[in-house]
Amino acid sequence: MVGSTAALMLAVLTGLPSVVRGASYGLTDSYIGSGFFSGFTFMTISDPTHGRVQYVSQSAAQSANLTSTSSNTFTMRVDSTTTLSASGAGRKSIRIQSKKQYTTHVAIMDVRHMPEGCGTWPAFWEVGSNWPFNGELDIIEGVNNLGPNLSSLHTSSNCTMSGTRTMKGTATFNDCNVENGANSNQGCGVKGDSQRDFGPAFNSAGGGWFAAERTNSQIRTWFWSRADTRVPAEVKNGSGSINTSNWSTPTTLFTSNSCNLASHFGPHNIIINTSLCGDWAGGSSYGQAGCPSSCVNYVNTNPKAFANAYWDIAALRVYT
Ligand SMILES: *[C@@H]1O[C@H](CO)[C@@H](O)[C@H](O)[C@H]1NC(C)=O
Ligand SMILES: *[C@@H]1O[C@H](CO)[C@@H](O)[C@H](O)[C@H]1NC(C)=O
Ligand SMILES: *[C@@H]1O[C@H](CO)[C@@H](O)[C@H](O)[C@H]1NC(C)=O
Ligand SMILES: *[C@@H]1O[C@H](CO)[C@@H](O)[C@H](O)[C@H]1NC(C)=O
Ligand SMILES: *[C@@H]1O[C@H](CO)[C@@H](O)[C@H](O)[C@H]1NC(C)=O
Ligand SMILES: *[C@@H]1O[C@H](CO)[C@@H](O)[C@H](O)[C@H]1NC(C)=O
Ligand SMILES: CC(=O)N[C@H]1CO[C@H](CO)[C@@H](O)[C@@H]1O
Repeated sequence: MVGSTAALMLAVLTGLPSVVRGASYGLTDSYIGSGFFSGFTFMTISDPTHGRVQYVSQSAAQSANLTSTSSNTFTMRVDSTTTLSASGAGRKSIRIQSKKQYTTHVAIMDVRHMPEGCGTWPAFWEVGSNWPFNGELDIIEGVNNLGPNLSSLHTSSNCTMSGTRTMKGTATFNDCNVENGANSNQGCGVKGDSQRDFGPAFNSAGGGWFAAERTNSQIRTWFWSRADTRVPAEVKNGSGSINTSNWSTPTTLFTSNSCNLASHFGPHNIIINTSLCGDWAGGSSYGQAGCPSSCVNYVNTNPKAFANAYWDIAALRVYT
């Protein structure tokens, strides 16, 4: 394609309003209480982003009471009793990954509490094999109590976000390509707009609901705080069917205007983990948050500081 035609094509594409349509879905998987033990695997891999954590197995987590369930609760904690040797392994934490994979779907997580505190890096996300070629969608991510309650896409080249996007959040980068480490692997992110969607502010409001919808024409996320009157009844009550076309303006909207979503996002596993320090939480944001000492030293020597670094999840429902 000659340059002028390409430029014209781009102008035409970016001039188009983003198509916003939803769909109706039925409940496929409901992870509640011990359902997280049967539907997820506790991964003992080392943290690829260099966190000061040691992800433990389900049996190790259960004997240390780092995970527990009731009929409507699943908790995932970070060890808050052990002082670590600087030369030894990181603080015990948990990373769970769904046994099932999902392509187009809606995931809704009802969360009462997320990990908070200096050094914490909680994440609720989805990822495919052969990263970044099958893509990654981060639904909840932030560090050191600061937010910015970021949702991001990461994938290979030729995936950018173009056109006006009707969403409540604010875009960071518009290029989702992280194939060659572009933009320090940050991908295309969107910062949330809510004052209650991350860390201590989220927790003191009683948590809330995060939802993500993935189709081949768009990827959207929503957040509703616990007392938000706009939360759809079908989200609140864990309905057997949902219709996203009737939901309010999303926090994030990623379009297919200049990204072939079907070819950039393969089957995804759902992951929930709590990292400590590492590339993001242990970087410049640690000091910017007013956190003491160095991140790794703080994690090693202050076990009690991690008593609130836990997830309390009421339910995760996946609709297709
Ligand atoms: C845990 O979560 C962080 C934040 O998203 C991520 O960067 C890191 O790679 C994750 N670690 C593992 C082992 O999944
Ligand atoms: C285990 O942790 C749960 C909360 O996650 C708590 O309610 C329970 O008392 C703890 N059990 C023990 C034996 O410490
Ligand atoms: C949940 O709310 C939806 C929408 O109002 C309603 O259609 C459905 O019957 C409710 N389901 C339950 C189990 O309450
Ligand atoms: C979903 O909701 C939209 C908007 O209210 C409506 O037009 C559409 O018919 C609904 N779809 C189904 C399958 O109920
Ligand atoms: C769609 O939303 C409108 C406005 O919130 C509401 O009046 C209507 O009942 C909803 N329809 C469905 C099918 O949930
Ligand atoms: C880039 O993606 C567009 C669709 O968004 C497609 O038409 C084009 O062929 C792709 N280019 C390359 C080099 O893959
Ligand atoms: C809870 C929280 O930190 N919310 C922040 C989310 O990000 C926006 C800006 O993008 C802030 O204004 C909120 O305070």
